Amino acid sequence: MPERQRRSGKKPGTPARTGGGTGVNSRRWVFWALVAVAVILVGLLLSKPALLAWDAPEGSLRVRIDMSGFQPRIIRVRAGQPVRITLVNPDDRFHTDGGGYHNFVVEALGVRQVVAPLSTQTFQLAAPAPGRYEFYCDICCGGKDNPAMRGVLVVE
Ligand SMILES: [Cu+2]
Repeated sequence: MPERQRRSGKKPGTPARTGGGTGVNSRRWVFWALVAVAVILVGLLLSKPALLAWDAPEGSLRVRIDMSGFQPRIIRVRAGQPVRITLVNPDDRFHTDGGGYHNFVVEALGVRQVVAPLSTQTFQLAAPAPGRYEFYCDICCGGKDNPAMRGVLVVE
């Protein structure tokens, strides 16, 4: 009997199982990986209940701001009417650039609203005069010099 077969205790001619004797270990590993994934998913669901309520309140414009920029980038409103805007920030605090915070700055209107990670921020603008007002975020990603982190409020 060849040395190798004697050590493994298998009879000569017994086909080797795929996975070579690690079947139980790998099944255990898969089990614990699935448990870990389940724990993470439950944790995410419990830690982000706000995700379900991230629509803007009635009469408020929803503006999403995340690491890829503003959505929409062009906000059109009517002149002579107050404007309510809800900033929605889906980024979490683990972003290394800005800690997940964003802001909405309109220098021409004296507006500087900060929205914390995983939250929303609703604010009101007094009726702006007709015009084009640039806005930007200067907390993350190169700030206002980043073309993605800016937009225009068009009042007409
Ligand atoms: Cu930002």
